[in-house]
Amino acid sequence: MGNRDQKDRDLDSARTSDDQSWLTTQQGVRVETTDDSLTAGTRGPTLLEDFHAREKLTHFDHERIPERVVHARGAGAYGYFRPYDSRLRDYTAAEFLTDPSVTTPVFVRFSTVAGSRGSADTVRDVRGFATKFYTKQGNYDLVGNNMPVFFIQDGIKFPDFVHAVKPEPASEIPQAQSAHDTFWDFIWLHPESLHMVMWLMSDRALPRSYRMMQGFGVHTFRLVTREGKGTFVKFHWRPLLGTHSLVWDEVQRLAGADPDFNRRDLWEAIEAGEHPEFELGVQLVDESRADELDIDLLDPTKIIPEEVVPVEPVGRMVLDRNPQNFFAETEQIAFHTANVVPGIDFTNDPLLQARNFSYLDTQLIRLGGPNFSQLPINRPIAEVHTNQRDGYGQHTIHTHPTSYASNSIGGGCPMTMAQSQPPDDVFRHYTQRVEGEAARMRPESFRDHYSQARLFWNSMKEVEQGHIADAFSFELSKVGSTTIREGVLEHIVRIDPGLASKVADKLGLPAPRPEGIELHDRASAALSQVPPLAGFDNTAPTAATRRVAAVVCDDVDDVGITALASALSDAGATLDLVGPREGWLRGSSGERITATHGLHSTPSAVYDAIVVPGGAVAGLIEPGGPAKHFLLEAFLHQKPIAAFGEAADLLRRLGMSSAETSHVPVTDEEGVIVTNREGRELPEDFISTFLDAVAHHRAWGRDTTHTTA
Ligand code: HDE
Repeated sequence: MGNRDQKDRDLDSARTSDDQSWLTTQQGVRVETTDDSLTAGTRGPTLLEDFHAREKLTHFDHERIPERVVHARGAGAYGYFRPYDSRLRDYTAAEFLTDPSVTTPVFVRFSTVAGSRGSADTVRDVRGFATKFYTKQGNYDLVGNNMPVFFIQDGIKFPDFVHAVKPEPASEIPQAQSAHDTFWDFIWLHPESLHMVMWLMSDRALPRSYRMMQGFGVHTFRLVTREGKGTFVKFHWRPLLGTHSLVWDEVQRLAGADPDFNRRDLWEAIEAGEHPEFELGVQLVDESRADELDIDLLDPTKIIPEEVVPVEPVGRMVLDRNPQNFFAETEQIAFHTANVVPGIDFTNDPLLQARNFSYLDTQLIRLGGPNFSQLPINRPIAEVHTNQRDGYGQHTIHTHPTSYASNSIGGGCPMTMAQSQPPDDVFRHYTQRVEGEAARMRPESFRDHYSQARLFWNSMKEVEQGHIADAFSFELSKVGSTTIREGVLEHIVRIDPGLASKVADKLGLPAPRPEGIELHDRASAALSQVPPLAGFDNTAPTAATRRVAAVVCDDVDDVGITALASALSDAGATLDLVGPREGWLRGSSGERITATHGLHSTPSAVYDAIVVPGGAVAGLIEPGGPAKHFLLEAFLHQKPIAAFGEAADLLRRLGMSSAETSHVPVTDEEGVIVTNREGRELPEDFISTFLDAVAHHRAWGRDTTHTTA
C-alpha cells in the first residue's frame, strides 16, 4: 500500500457521514425528537431527566477550544510531496527527500498571524506556511512563513513581540493590524525587527492567494547523513503560479466584500481541480564554509542572498484535496518544529530553540492533554510504539504487558534501535561540540540591524518602494505617540533617507537628518516581485487559474464575450459575467447570456482582470452608471483591462487609454488593451495581448495619478 493510501485509509476510518442514519444520543440510543424539551405539562418546567437535552447542551457548551495564540486564522489542504531525484542523498538520510519513488502525503495549513480566528484574510500581515509530511520515518513538520526572516532573534522575546502586535489590551483594537502604538513602540525599541518590518510593509504582506506566495523555513536547519555528516540548509517553497500580491486599496475592499478571500480562493481552486503546486528548494552551506558568509547563519533576521548561495530545486508538492471538516482537520492539526525525522536536525538558532519548546507546550493546552498526536489529522503513517500511557483522550487500548524500559516481561519491547542492527532509521542527534560559559549574550554580528533592511529596500522596484512608503505612512499615522513616530523615523533614515523623508512628510514631521550614516548599494534581484524576476522564484508568467470579469447588460456584444471566454478557458482562466442584476440577459446577437454576479454585490477587487465589451455597456459606465466604480477601481488597482467595439472609445474618454489607433490592439506597460473592432472580428493579437497581460498579473507601468474618470 502506498504512503498516501495508508494515510487516506487512516483518515477514512475516522470519518462519519451521518447519511441515511437515525439521530441518537452519544450512547447510540435513538432519539424521539430533538425539537422539544421534556417538560412537566405543556407549560411547565423542563425535567432533569431529559438526558438528551442535557447531553446536547452540555456538548454544545464545550465545543470551543482555545484558538492558536498566533496564526489563529488559517486554511488547510491535503496533498503530496515527491523529490525530483536522489541528489540530496549525499546530504541527508531523510528518505522522503531523497527517494523519487516515494510519495509522501502532506497537510498544509496557511494562516495569518495577528488576527483572531474570525478575522479577515486580506490584512497586512505575515502568512504562515506550515507543512506536515507524513513520512515513513515519522512526521516531519516544516513550520514556515511567507517571509524569510523574523522579527526577533531570540525566542525569549516572542511573548513581548506578540503582546505588542496583538490589539491594545484595554480596547482590543485594532483587530488583525499592526497599525497601532504598542506594535510600533516595540519596533522602535527593537531594531532587530527592522528587516522583517520592511517585508511586512511590502506587498509580500498582501498575498493575492495562498497559492501564489513563497514559503520559507526561516531558520538555518541541518541536513545530516547516515554517517552523521551535517550541512546547513535553508528551505524555500516556490509557487508554480508565481508569487503575486494584492495592492493596499484592494485589500480594504476585499476585507469587506469577501473576508474569506484567501481561504475561498484555496478551497475553490482545489474543488475546480486547479491543484496548487509548490517547488521545494534548498540553499546548502557546507559547515566548514559558514564563516565565509557575511552573516551569522544562526541569526533569523538575516537571509543568504540567492546571488551568494543559489536555491536548488529538489522536489514538488501538490495540494489536491480539501479537508472535509474544518475543525477536525485544519483546526486540530498540531505542528511542532521539533517533529523532525532522521536526516534533518536543528541548529543553535536561539529562535528555533525556543520554538522547539513552545509548540508542544501550546498543543497541550489547545488540544486538552498529551494525546493529541492520536487525533486522525496528527497520526503518523509510521508505526507508533511508546511506553506513554493514559491521560485525557487516550484512544489506544494498549495490550502489551509492560509500559517501561528496559523490561524482560514484555520481551524487551518496544526495543530501541540502539539494541538492533543495522540502526538505519533511528533518529540520532547531530554530534556537535558545545562549550562556553552560561551567559545571556548574543553574538556581535546579531547587532547589525540595518544592512539587510537596506538590501531589501535596494532590491525593490520603484513601484514596490512606493508601496512600502505608503504602508509606513499609513501605519505610523495610526500611532498616537509622537515619540514613537519619531523613534521609528530615526531607524528608517538608516535604511533609506529618501524613504524616511517621504514618510516624515506624510506625518507632518521634520525628516530626520541622515548624518554619519553609511549606506551600501547592494541588492538582490530575487527579492522583487515585479518583472523581470530573478532567482528561484522566477516563474514563467501564466494566466492559469486567474479570474476575469466581463461587465454585461442587455444588448452587450455577446459574440466577443464568447470568443474571450473560450480563449481564457484555453489558458486555464475563467470569465465571469457581472451585470446590473444576476440572471438572463439578451446579447446583441439575440442570444441569451447569464450574469452570474451582480454589480451590487461583487466589486472588481475580487477579479484579476476586466473585460469591457462593446454594445450597450457604455450606459452602465457613464455618466455615473453602476459599473463606473467597478471599472475605476480595477484601473486604479492596475488590473489588465480589455475593451472592444464601442468600449474602446469609452476607455479613451475616461482617460484610461491613450491609444489613438482605430483597429489595432494597443498595449504597453499600461495594460489597457483596446480595439475598435466588434466582437465577431476580434483580432488574434488583441486576445493574445490581453492573455499576456493577465499572465503578468498587474500593469505595473500604469500611471494611475491622472485619470479623469
Ligand atoms: Fe510560531 N507559533 N512561534 N513561528 N508559528 C505557533 O503554535 C512560536 C515563529 C508559525 O498552522 C504556535 O500551534 C514561538 C517563526 C506558523 O498551526 C505557538 C516563536 C515562524 C504557525 C508558536 C515562533 C513561525 C505558528 C501557536 C519564537 C516562521 C502556525 C499555535 C521563538 C518560521 C502553525 C501553535 C499552524 C504557530 C510559537 C516564531 C511560524 C504559540 C515561541 C520564526 C506557520 O506555539
